[in-house]
Amino acid sequence: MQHTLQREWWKEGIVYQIYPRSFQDTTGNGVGDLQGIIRRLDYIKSLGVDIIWLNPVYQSPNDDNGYDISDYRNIMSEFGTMADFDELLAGLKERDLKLVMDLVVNHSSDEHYWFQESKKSRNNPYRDYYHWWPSEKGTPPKRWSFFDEESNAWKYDETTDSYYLHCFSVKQPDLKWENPKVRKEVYNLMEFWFKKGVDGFRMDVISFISKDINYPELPESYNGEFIPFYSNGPKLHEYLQEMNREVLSKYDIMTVGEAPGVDVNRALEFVDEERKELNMFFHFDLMNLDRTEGETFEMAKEPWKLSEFKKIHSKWDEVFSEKGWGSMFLNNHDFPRTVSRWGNDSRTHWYNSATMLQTFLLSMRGTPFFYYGEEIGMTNIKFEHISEYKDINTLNRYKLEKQNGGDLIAFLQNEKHASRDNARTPMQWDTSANSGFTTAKPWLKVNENFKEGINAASQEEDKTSVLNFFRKMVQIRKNHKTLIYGSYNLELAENEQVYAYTRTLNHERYLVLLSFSTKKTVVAFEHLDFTKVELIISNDDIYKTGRLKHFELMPYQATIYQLL
Ligand code: TEU
Repeated sequence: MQHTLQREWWKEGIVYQIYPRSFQDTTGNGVGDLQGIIRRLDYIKSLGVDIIWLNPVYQSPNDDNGYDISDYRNIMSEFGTMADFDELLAGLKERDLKLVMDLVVNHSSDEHYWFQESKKSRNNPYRDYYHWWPSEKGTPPKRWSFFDEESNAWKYDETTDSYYLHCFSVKQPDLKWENPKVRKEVYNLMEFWFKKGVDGFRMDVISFISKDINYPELPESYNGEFIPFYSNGPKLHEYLQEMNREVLSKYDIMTVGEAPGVDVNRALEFVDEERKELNMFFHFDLMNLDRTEGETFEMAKEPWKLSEFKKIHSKWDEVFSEKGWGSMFLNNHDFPRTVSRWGNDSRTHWYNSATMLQTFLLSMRGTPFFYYGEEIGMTNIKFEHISEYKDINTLNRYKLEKQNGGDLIAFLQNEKHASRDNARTPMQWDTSANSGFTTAKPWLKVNENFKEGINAASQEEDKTSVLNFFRKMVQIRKNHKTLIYGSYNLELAENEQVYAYTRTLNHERYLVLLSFSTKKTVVAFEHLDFTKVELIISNDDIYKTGRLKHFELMPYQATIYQLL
């Protein structure tokens, strides 16, 4: 297929996500801060990435680490001041790096002025900024909440004898987008940040903003598939188009929505250029591959299958082959570490699998999103005790399990692979105390494996490190536009050891081979037409099979060949 897609900076850029709380502490309080990011700007630039996405840095009581915002126009005290933010933005611009902020407007903090007013009386001017259910109507229809100790999204509030809706914690009341004043407030705060010069937004649970405000009773057959009752409400696209018209269209920025519950069939409704909504969104198909869907995050008993992994990526690539654009990610602040989940973090296979997964993200169509530490192959921490966890999701589910007399050992076993804290341990910088993250007690434990080579400083010196492989592969993507825009074609769909695909643009064609196996394997491509191959990159030695179209791969080996 010929190149039909429009070139854009946010399609060619590589994103690096920073969880500020865990990146670099400079004040000695055990919590990362904006000055810490400033200190590490040259390192970030050296990776070759182009766009930085910061998890929320706004004023927040931190019930959910910044996803509960009490002031959208100020910086969280623990992270610094607006002056620090301005300095950070200037430092990024100087280095030609773009900045994407987190936009969390499905809900605010209960400590936000709007909510403080809203709860005062039923006729307060801010009353209709949130979803209230007066108690004379009876108990509101069941809605499930992510972080509620009782799994109940309605919280009774005595002052006005009413319930308010909170899809996340009790301290994260849902904003009522049906109220035009709320929408105007949101557009204004977006303008505030765009005028400062930020380059876009990652939009938290954007598919939840429109709700059926009749709150219908859940059907009797309901068994935890809560997403349809929260996401894709009737006015979602009306609001996104309005937001685009009122704000987004005025700036050269990028948008990526977080969209739980959105499947391939609805994908283009968000990103078809003609609809003027968003540039990209994150789907959850991959994140749901190895866990039970629905109300809890339980890892599946059966191991996931590579053929399913391929199917997910192939169908999503196809959706955006002519319109819209995809996003690619293997982990973030809500999901366990890439190498532990999709690769193999044992000593033997850690290096190859970490670099193989980097090769994957950087050779697929769709903008790649890397999460801090992924460039050095950081792994899950797998805490033993509940006292080590800080995440509200793990803590509240533990309480619930305890109340219900559940199996707490099994619960903790699951969290070793599932908890969000696996992805939130501090960045591993060097071999000094706390891996150079802080001089104090870190807010969350540092993974001890910083002493075994998983730290940036040691890898900096080693030419063959995961870090230096990452840098090399980043440059390969940049220098081969075919890897960005070329069409994708899956090979050997049923093979459970190797993920193989070609990327083609005009007359240029590449073959990507990724082993997901702990054993040596051989794959053959007799049906492909080529007379010569040229090696572009490999994370391991190449073994010649003696036959042009047969390739032998070492465990977790990744290679890219140009086909000639
Ligand atoms: O996450 C939304 C969210 O809950 C999903 O990632 C969820 O894990 C998935 O849909 C389950 O299927 C966002 C933020 O990324 C997260 O950190 C916040 O806690 C949450 O919103 C609330 O703001």
